[in-house]
Amino acid sequence: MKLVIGNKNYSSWSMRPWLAMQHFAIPFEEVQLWIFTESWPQDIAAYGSNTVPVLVTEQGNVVDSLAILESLAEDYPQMWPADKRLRAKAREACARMHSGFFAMRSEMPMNCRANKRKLTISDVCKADIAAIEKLWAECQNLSQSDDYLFGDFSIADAFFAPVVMRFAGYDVPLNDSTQAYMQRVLANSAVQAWVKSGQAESHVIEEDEAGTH
Ligand SMILES: N[C@@H](CCC(=O)N[C@@H](CS)C(=O)NCC(=O)O)C(=O)O
Repeated sequence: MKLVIGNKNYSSWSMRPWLAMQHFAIPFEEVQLWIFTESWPQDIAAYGSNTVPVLVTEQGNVVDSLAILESLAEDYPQMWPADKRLRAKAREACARMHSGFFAMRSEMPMNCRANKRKLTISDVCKADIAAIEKLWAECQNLSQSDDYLFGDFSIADAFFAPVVMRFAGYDVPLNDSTQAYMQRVLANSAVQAWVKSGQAESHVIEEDEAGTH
C-alpha cells in the first residue's frame, strides 16, 4: 500500500492514518506531496482526489482519513478498542472530530513548528476546546484509563493527535487531565517521528501560520 500525504508540518488529516499505520506496524510506502504549490492540483489529481490523505491499495484508492482508517481496521481490528461499548465511543469521538470543532480547526491550524504561540481565540473556539476536553475525559472515564483515550493506542488517539499538536502550539488554558493526555501522545514514537520530519520541512503555508512568538 501507498499512503499519499501532504506537508507533515501542517497536514492534520494526513497525520492521522500515517500515525496509525506506523503505530500498528502496517507496511506502507509514503508518498509526500506539497500542498498549495503550483503543481499541487495535478499532483493530487493523479490519485483521483483533491485532498490528502489517499490510501493506494490493490483494490483501488481510498480518499478521506476516516474512510482510510475504517478500511484498514477491517484487516487490523486491533486499531479499534476490543470492547464493543468502547469501540462505539471511539467511533463517536472520531466522527465528532471529523465533522465538528470547526472554530478550533480554523483558528488554531496545526503547525508542528509552533510552540505555545500567543493567539487570541473566539468564544466559539473556546467552546470547542472545552467540548474536546469533556470528550477526552468521557473516553478515559469509560475506559478507566489515564493512558490513551481507551487504554491502548487506537484510531481515536490518531484522530486527536493533531489536536494535541494544536494545544501544544498555542498558549491556551487547558485542564490537568488534558495536559497529562497530551504528554502521553507527545511521547508516542510515531508522533515524535512525524513531528520531527514536519519541523524539518522548509515549506511555509502563510494561511496556516497563526499566533505570535
Ligand atoms: N475530510 C478529509 C479532509 C482532507 C483535507 O482537507 N486535507 C487537506 C490537507 S490536511 C488538503 O488536502 N487540503 C488541500 C486543499 O484543500 O486543496 C479527510 O479526512 O481526509
